[in-house]
Amino acid sequence: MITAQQIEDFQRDGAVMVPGVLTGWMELLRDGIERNMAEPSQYASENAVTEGRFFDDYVNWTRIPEFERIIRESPVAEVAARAMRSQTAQFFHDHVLVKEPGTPKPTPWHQDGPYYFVTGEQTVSFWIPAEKVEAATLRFIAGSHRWDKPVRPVSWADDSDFYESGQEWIEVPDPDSDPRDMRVLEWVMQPGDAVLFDFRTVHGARGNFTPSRRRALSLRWVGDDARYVQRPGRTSPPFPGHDMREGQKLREDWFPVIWPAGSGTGETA
Ligand SMILES: O=C(O)CCC(=O)C(=O)O
Repeated sequence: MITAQQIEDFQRDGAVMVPGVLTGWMELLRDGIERNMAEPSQYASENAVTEGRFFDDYVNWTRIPEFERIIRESPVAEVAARAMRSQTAQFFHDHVLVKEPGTPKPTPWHQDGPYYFVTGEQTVSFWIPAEKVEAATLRFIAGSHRWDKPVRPVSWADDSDFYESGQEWIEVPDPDSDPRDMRVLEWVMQPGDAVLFDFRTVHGARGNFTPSRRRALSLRWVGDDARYVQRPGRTSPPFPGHDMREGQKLREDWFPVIWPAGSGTGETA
């Protein structure tokens, strides 16, 4: 499912492409995305685009049975644990991102970590495109998961600061106009392939200038060392009423441990 070399690459670069890891699950994934778009949640966004469509929505797996089946029954949980070199894989959330044909809006370069209330060395997202992607694929700055400061989180709609105050940030990099020491990783991907990346790895995507849809599901996981961290404002996703405190493990009744199967303690905050 994932080779020792792929795990090594993920640990070193903060991102790796794993071909065919979800072959056999794509019809379910497409049905889930379509259900999500037809029944969006309160968090759904159109990202203020004026041309084309860039839809995203998250934290829907408990009401989208297709997503719940992929999370619980496909190989993703085990692969997540192996990639993170963690004994466990605890599910954080699902995120649907759809760029319709003719959407020039790029996804800004960003790290996911600063938007989340999670800290730790063992984290991984699977970005799973529903159709073949070439230029509109997800792109990563190799090794950025080891940068010594986080990148300033910004709003995708207007690039304004995501938090009103905060810590010391690195300014949002642009490896296309200023490559300096940055190596960009990107892969042409077929349905069934996934890219795995650390929550701290800087990533972004071009607009979708092709005649094909670019639908993707991201599934986000944490490992043994992940802990709740207080951020200087509302996080994304916010998970209102979570009731967790600094340093706690994520509550398992909201964020189930899926791997190893049957290993959850049912621990709550
Ligand atoms: O699909 C995209 O354009 C962005 C995806 C992303 O940022 C993520 O999955 O964390």
